[in-house]
Amino acid sequence: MTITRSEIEHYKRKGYVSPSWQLPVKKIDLLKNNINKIIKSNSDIRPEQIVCPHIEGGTRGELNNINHEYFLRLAYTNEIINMIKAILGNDIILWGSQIFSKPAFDGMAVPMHQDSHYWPIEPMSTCSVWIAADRSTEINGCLTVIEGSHKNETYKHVTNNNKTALNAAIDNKYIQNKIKKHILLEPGQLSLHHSNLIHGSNKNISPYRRAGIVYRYMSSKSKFNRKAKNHNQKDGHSVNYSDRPIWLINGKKRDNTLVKYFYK
Ligand SMILES: O=C(O)CCC(=O)C(=O)O
Repeated sequence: MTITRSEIEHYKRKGYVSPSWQLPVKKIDLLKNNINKIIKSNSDIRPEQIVCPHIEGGTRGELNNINHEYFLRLAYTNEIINMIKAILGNDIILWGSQIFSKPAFDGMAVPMHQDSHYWPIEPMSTCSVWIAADRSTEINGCLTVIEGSHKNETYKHVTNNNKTALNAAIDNKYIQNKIKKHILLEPGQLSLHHSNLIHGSNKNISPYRRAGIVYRYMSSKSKFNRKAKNHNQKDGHSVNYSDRPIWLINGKKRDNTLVKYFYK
């Protein structure tokens, strides 16, 4: 197993975990190179908002990502799938990904939010895996979480007028006086988080880039609701679930999940 019993316990209790397993060095270099390439060939898109690099063209043909196969294969890393199996069970779908790369001096914050606010999955049996390409620290805007907050419901989110990487933030009253825990990662390390965990990250005003990629997995027993309201973000970054390809990674699919593509 690539995730220990006590790491799984930590995830269940606190809503996130950073397992001791990490990507081998060669794969870290590959990840960095592929992130660098995709950022370079999509200079019109903010590097914190590169959505679905594992799909040819991204979500709506907006991405020039000739290396989408690389990003898809990375989602199939055996050790990562074993972790997801331990959290979600055997039946797993890959349904999303996003590169969050915060450039030095100019990296956007991600407001505190719960992923479940945005997502079309019913019931919300999901897990995100965030993989660090660069060192992720307090000064370059690492992921910050409110431990244990995944045990609560999905709270009201309010539209955010600031220049941030997401346009809705959790109403401040739910997070006032709560302690934020910083997830510090070295390149190749990863963290898993629950869709109800309250999390976000600060701006990067340091001289060090902070890049990572997150993969979104769900149980294939849940439904991917293609009729769910799509989000049209003010910054033009739109998300459309109606025709998004999703991949059955392991196990069986539920009849009505409309899994479009399989990949081996
Ligand atoms: O990379 C970040 O700073 C935020 C990531 C995030 O919100 C997520 O993976 O759900």
